Amino acid sequence: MRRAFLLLAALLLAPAPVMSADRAPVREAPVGCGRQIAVEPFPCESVVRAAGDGRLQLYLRRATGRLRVLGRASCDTYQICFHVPIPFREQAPVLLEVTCPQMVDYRFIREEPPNLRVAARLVNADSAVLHWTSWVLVKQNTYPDLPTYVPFPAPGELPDSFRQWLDTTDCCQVSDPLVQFKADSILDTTTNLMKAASDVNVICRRIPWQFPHQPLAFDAVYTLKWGNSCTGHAHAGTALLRACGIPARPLLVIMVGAVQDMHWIVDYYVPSYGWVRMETSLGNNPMEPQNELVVQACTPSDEFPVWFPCAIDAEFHTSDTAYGMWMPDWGGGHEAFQAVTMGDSTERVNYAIALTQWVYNLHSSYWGISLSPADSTAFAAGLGHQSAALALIQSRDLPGYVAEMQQALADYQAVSAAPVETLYSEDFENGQAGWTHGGAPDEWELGVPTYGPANAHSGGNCWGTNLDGPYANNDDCWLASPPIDLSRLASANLGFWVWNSVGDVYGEVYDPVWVEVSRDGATFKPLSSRMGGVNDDPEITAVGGWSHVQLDLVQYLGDTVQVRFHFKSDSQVVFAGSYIDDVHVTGRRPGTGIAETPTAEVRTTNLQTIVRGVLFLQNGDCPASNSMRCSEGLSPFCILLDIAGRKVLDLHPGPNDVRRLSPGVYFVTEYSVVSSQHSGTVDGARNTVHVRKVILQR
Ligand SMILES: [Ca+2]
Ligand SMILES: [Ca+2]
Ligand SMILES: [Ca+2]
Repeated sequence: MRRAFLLLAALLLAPAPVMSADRAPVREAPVGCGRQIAVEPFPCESVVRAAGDGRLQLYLRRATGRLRVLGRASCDTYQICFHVPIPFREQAPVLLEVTCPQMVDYRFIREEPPNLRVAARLVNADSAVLHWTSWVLVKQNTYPDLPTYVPFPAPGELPDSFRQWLDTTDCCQVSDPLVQFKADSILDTTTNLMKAASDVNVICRRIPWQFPHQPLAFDAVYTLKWGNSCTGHAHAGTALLRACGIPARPLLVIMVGAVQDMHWIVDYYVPSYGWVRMETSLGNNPMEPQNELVVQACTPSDEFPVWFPCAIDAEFHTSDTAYGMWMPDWGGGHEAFQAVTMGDSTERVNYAIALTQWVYNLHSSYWGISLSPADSTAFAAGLGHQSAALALIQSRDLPGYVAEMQQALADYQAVSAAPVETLYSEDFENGQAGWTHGGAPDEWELGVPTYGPANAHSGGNCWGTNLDGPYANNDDCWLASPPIDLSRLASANLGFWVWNSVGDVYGEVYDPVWVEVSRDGATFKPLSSRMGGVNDDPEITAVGGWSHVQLDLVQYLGDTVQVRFHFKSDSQVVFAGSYIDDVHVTGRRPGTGIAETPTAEVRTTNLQTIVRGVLFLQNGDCPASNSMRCSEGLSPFCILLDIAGRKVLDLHPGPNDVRRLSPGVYFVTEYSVVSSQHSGTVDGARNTVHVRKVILQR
C-alpha cells in the first residue's frame, strides 16, 4: 500500500526556534563531508576560522524509527534497507542504535553523497520489529542574512555542478506546458529570484491536500492538476522552482515534534548565498533546519513517479508468499524529539558539527565490515569515544564532547582498510559478457528497449523481460551473472539499475523480480526483495524511471558468487516488465592481518552489539539451521574470543559477567560440533563455527 506522509498536525505543532539575542550571522562551515573520506585530513582550522564570535544554538535531537517486516521468506536470512538521518549541512548524526531480536547485523550503504542507507540482515520469522534511534546534532539556522533581492543567474553563471538541479525528471516535469505556464506567470512579474521562490511557495501551499484518483500519483503535473500529499507538493515545488531557473531538489525529512512518519520538503539554491529550505505543504519559507532531520537529499535520478521512501526502502518489494519473498509493513513510524538545547560560540558549534560529520562518515564506513584485529581495536576505541561523547553532550558539556570526538576521529583515522573500489562493472554495451539466462518461458533479452523504458540506463543496451513488448503470463525466468570473486574483502555491495512496470496493486506485487545469490552456481538463495520503482502513474506515459538499488553482500565475503535476477509473472495481466542495466560490485579491502569475515548466514540472533558489563545470551540464540543444538542449548558450544582468537570466557545462556574483561572487540563464537569447542582459536572452518562481533564497553 502506498501511504502519504500526513503531517499537517505535526507541522502546526513544530516548535519555534530558540532565538539568541546576540546571535551572529550563520555561515555554512566548509565541512565537505559525504564522500569517501578515509584518508583525507580533517579540516579543523578552516572550520574554526569560518565564523565570527557570536553565540549560536546547538540542538541534540533524538530520532526514532520503528519498522515492521512481515516475514514470508523461504530463505534463512534476508535484507531490509531503511533511511536514517544523514550528515547534511547543519545536521550531524552522533550515533545510531539499531535493535531487533531477529537482526543478525547491519551496515551502512553509501549512496550518492551525502546519502546513507542502512541495510540490516534479519533471520526469517513471521514478523520482525526493528527499532532504531539516531542522536543528531543540529545547529541553528534562522537565515538571518537571507537576502531579499537576488537577480536570476545569467546563463552560464551557475556552477556546472548545479545544472543537474534544473533537470526535468519523471516526477518533476520542468518542461511540461502546465509547469512552464505557471513559471512564466511568475517570471513575468519579477526580476527577483527571492520573490519568485516566494511565489512558488504560495502556489504550493494552495494545492489541495487530496488524492482524487487511484492509483495514486505523486508527480508535479498531477499535483498541480488535482492536489496531493506532501510528496506531490514537494515535487510541484521542485518543478516550478527549476522552471524559474532556480536549482531545487526534494528533501525527505523527519519533523522534530512530529507525531508520525516522514515528510517531504524542498531545498533551493540562492546564488551567492547557498541552499535554503522551503516547506511546500504549509508554506514555511525558509524552513529552519533545526525543525527537521534530513534522511535523504534527492538527486534527479531519485525522482521517480512512485518514490516512496516510507519506513523501509524507497521502492516496492516483491511480496508473494509463493516466491518465498517478504515485505515491509508500511506502517512504520518515525519520530524526532528535542533532547538537549545549548548555546555556545559560533566557532565551537560549527566545529562540533563539522567534527561530528567527519566522525560519523568514518564510523559508518567501517561499522559492521570485516576488519583486521588492529583495525578492530582502533574502531572499538573510536566507538568508545563516540559513545562517551554522546553522554557528555546529553549533559550539555560541549567542550568535553568535542574532546571525545577528536579522540574518536583519531581512532577511526587509524583504521587501515582500503578505500572502496569497483570490483565488477558491466554496462552490457558489448554483449552478454558472460551473463546467462533461462527459464520457462524465458523472457530475458539483451539489446535496445523499444517497449517500456525510453532508453537503456547506459548506452543503448540493457536486459529486459521482452524488449519489444510486454512479458507473458506464467513466466518463470532468470538472468545470471558470471562468477564474481569476493575473496579477501572487508565489505562488498551489489548495485544495479532497474526499471519496472509490473503487476502491482497497492504494494502487493504480482509479477515480481528479485535478487538471488549462489555460491556454487546451482543453488540460488534470495538476497533481497527490494526491486526498484514500479511505474503506474497515469500522468506519465513515457517514463524513464531507472532506480539505483544497492544491496549488502557481506554474508558472501570470501566466496565467488553469481547473482541472479529472477522474474516471475502470475496467470493474468501483463505489463512492460523488468529491465536491468549497469550491474556493479564495489568493495573495500581490509588492512593487514586476519579479518573476522563472517562465515555463516545464520548466526546468533538476539545478541546485542555493544555490551556493558553483562553479555546476555538467550537459550534460542543458536543457528536455526541446527535444530539439535537448539534443543540442547548453548552452553557447551559457545565461547568468547578476543581479537587474537584466544578464548577468554565460556559463555552460557543467560547473563554472562564480562566486567573483568578489558574494553574492546570480542567474538561470540559458536561451535556446531563438540570436538572443536576447546580448540581455542577460530580455525576458519566454514561449516563448524559461527562468529559474532561484540564490543565491550565500560
Ligand atoms: Ca547499458
Ligand atoms: Ca522480444
Ligand atoms: Ca500478472
